[in-house]
Amino acid sequence: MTRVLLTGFEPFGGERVNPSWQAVWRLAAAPPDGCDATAVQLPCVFGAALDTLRAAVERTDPEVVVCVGQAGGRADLTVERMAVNVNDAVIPDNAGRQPIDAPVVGGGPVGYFATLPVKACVAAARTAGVPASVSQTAGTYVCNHVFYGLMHLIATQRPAVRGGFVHIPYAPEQVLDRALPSMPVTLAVEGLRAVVAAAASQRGDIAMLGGATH
Ligand code: PCA
Repeated sequence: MTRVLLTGFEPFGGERVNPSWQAVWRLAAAPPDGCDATAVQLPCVFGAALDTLRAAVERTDPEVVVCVGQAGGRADLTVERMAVNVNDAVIPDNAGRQPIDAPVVGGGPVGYFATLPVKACVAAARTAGVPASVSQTAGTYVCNHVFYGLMHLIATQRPAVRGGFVHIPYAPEQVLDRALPSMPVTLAVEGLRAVVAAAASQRGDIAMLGGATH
């Protein structure tokens, strides 16, 4: 059995739900064959989110960690390629904090690549019938903060862990009157299940188009 840690976030920015949490707790109840999954909810708070993640890693000793967040406005499931060492919040977090141009880890490297096989994860989601792509940036808000902190933890203390970050679109219920892209949570769960299965079964990535011109 592969030990998998999944995280999702509490609602933020005035939303009533966060599809990332709705999706990961469903997935933890029905993980891919050969995987044991634990789902943990992270507060949408700089610092506290990472503290909760680190405690969950200590408690569950995972081989694969997939952190998931809501990316309102994106149209598909996106597997993040890299995390950057900056907190630059466009809106306050759920504790009212709004760091501007502060490092996630003082003195840490500029960035980290995910140790998930990013393109294999995208391919697996597509094979499962879920629109998916590579994303070149997880932004500079709490999701990137958690992603960078995860990758720093892996780089410094847990080099065997395959870890990374996946953003999912709004759930339909969040955009009923807003004409924005959305994805049913059930479909996001299918995509995430394929991502986890790929991450659990393969270390090396595949060569596939996934770059961007801008
Ligand atoms: N999305 C935010 C933070 C929490 C979430 O679900 C982000 O993309 O940074």
